[in-house]
Amino acid sequence: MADELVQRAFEEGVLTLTLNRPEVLNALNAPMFQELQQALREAERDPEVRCVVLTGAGNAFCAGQDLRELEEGMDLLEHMRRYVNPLILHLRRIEKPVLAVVNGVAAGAGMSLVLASDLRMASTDAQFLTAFARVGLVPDAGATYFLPRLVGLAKAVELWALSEPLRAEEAWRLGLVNWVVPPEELSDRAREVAVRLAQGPTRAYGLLKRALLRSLDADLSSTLDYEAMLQTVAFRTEDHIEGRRAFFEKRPPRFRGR
Ligand code: T3D
Repeated sequence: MADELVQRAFEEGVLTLTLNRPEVLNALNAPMFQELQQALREAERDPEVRCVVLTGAGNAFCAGQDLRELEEGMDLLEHMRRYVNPLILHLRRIEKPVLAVVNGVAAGAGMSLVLASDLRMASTDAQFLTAFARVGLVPDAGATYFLPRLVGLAKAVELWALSEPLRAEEAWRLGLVNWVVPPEELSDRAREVAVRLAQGPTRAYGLLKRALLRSLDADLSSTLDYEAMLQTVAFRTEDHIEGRRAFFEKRPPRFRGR
């Protein structure tokens, strides 16, 4: 277990995936990308998994692409198409909530993983660093899609061009993270939110992810059509029936993810 590049732990409907190369601040190499993808594939298929938490071992979340792995002359396009891009799509498309728990620095593609998650909780110790410009690269792994949508274009350009570290409190002020908590409270607070998500109407959450992803690129009229189509799916779920029944019985709903 200690040797795995991505550690897995499952409890109360929550699958926690921990990036595990603390000696290099959990920098991402090809096998790690593969393990993450595999873990998400399995999580997608497993009805017991109703929330995914992504975090880092040790003091860092993730320092981005392992710079030792990049060699002159390598087929970078193939690397991106095979390892990086499918992972980001997977994080967005998995029909279960993904909570990034940012326990330390998140740099480059590590920050992109945070951006691609659905919700973000950071420790007051955490820092965000776009890093790309520092090594003469452009933002990737979905960063140009997510960051301007979260913080606005002007701030995104500043964060990329100057690549100054962004502290957690400032990231919260900008709307980049949902919660900032002291480091000693991070795991408890993250578990609290993750378990609450895992007890939610999983099917409806999945449909919500679909709707949001599409709405970012669509006009109002097609968004209305798509929402209506998804609502007819949600309407037929057991969780919706339970939610309606619980409302009239004046009790909290017991969602089962079906
Ligand atoms: O394929 C693609 O996707 C191509 C595109 C890539 C997208 C990217 O992600 S580009 C950006 C890549 N990431 C970076 O440029 C960040 C590099 N790291 C840093 O700038 C610093 O490490 C941090 C600011 C994140 C943290 O600084 P600090 O002082 O806390 O730690 P450190 O001493 O720099 O790092 C500790 C160790 O981790 C160190 O190893 P050593 O000297 O003890 O043997 C360092 O080399 C290693 N490390 C940190 N980041 C990476 C790394 N090793 C490989 N790749 C890294 N990204």
